Amino acid sequence: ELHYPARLNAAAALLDAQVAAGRGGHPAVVSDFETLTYAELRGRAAQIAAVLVRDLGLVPGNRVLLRSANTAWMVAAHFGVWMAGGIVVATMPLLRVKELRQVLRKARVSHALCDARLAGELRFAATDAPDPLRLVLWGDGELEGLCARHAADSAPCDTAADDVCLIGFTSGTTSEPKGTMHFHRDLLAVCDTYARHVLRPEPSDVFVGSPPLAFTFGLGGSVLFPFRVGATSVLLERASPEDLLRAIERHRATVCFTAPTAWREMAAKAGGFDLSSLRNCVSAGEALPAPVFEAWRAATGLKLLDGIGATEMLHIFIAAPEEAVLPGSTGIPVPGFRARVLGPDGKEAPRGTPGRLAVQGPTGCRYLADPRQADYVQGGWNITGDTYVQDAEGYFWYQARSDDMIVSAGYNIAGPEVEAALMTHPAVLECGVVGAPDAERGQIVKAYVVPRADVPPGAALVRSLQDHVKAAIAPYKYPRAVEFVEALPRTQTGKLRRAALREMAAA
Ligand code: 3SK
Repeated sequence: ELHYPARLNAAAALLDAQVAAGRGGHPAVVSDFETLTYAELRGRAAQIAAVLVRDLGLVPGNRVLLRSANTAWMVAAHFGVWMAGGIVVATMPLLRVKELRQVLRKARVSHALCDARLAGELRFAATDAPDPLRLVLWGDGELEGLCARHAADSAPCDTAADDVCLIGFTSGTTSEPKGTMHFHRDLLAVCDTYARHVLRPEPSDVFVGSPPLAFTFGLGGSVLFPFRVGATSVLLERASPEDLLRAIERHRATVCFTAPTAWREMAAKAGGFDLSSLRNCVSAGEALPAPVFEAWRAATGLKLLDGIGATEMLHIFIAAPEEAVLPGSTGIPVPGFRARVLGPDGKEAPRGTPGRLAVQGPTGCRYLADPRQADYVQGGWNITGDTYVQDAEGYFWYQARSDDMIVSAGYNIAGPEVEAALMTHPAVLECGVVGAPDAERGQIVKAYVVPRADVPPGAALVRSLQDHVKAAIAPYKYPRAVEFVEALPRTQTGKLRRAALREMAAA
């Protein structure tokens, strides 16, 4: 059980606590352009809060859109909003006018702080927003000038532990993005569950990762987890797999978090870098294929720590600490969370049978004005939309997104399992597997494959891929249809868009 005081401000709990503990001079954020100590970051956040409240008329509960790559100003802006009692609505730099417009409308945003390099589309999106937008830019001197007029030592707003402080938007691949609301106490809860029990960070740790802060995977790894213990966060504006490897070597990073696709590329290039500082390698955002786990272990001797999280739950709720990792399994419920697999009748399914994952814990789904709340939260359980098997020892094994289960001639087939089998074929660079409508079998397994550049796609390769899958897993799961493509559709956070593949397969 986690207990937090009824009056709680996340900015105070994460920044003031470190300054009070004597770590004011310890680096909080390091980027290519600047390093800020905890005291400096706290000072900048206090000035941003003063600009919001005194110059821009923000009152507690107002929503503030933030738009930037992962920079020191972006981190300070989050804390400035929380110190002012506002609600952060973070957006990814890749969002365009259409998506920004949806966010402005849905979240009824009244204020925005934005990197000047990314202001154009936000200004355009704001022209027909329902509420007037008070927009201030940094990077061109505007916010910097306003901050300079304010003291750097004001106190954070006296918020309640369960005041909303963050609206995180889901990436919305086919439907309208959903806003998920999180409280001040939720920001601490993910630190005191997943980070404390799985990563076990210390002040000497150095975190680095690729996800944008607007994806809560990135907010946890680059801000909440390091700051809860007074560690250092390395911020990368561009975070290709090679940028990550370079940053680990240069900053002696100890914790790195990114998605499986990046780990796969990093494994191939790891030989050229000194990665001896690394101790925790977090893989999440998508299921971790076993070959990627093995490739990273072969390249570095380190285990990847798989985990499943959700924007709705704020962060990861099933994972395993290094010593308990079972390759291929996502892990066990993070202490503080409970998880079970539900059968078609809504009751707990027998161990070893696939069913819908249900989870409960200190965080949970609260959609902003969205009828889909009733689908996600049922009987006090969060139904994440993933199909899992729980084994006799209590470990959870990912099968597929519930929508991605393929039913072919009465067989249940998990697309990701077929993908994992295809990935072990030497000609496959990337692949995605979905169900294609079929008059005889209902659905057939269809694979979209990006072949390696030096392998000619054609009938011989199709046969070789099919035989390979038949030898690796139960033969009825082999892809009866294979199509070669140049690239796979992915979301802005790098997840495979199986819904787009399903549409292609149905066309
Ligand atoms: O698995 C995810 O997609 C996720 C979402 C939010 C936070 C963390 C993670 C890993």
